[in-house]
Amino acid sequence: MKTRLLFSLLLVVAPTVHAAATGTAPTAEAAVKRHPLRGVIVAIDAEKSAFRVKHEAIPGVMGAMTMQFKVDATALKIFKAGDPITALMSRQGTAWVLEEVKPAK
Ligand SMILES: [Cu+2]
Repeated sequence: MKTRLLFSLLLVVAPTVHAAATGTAPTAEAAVKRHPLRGVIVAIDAEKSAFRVKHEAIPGVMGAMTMQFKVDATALKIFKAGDPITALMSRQGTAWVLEEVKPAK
């Protein structure tokens, strides 16, 4: 009689122990804030995969200045110094990054 009671108790408790949290944590990618940027490529540093860009002010982020941005291999191939561009800029780790780099009119 006593064993039977213990077995019944186990059946009730076991499923609740098995419950797990399945909420998805925000990824680093989702946390990155991107800002529209407009500027002119001053120089290209292929070794660092970077453009030096003289950019217009980005409200709430930074004033107009010339600075270095990491870009992808495609952008490195397509653009040259002197090209006016628009892009999305963001801080990723320790680097400033430009994505969706396009020729500006
Ligand atoms: Cu800047």
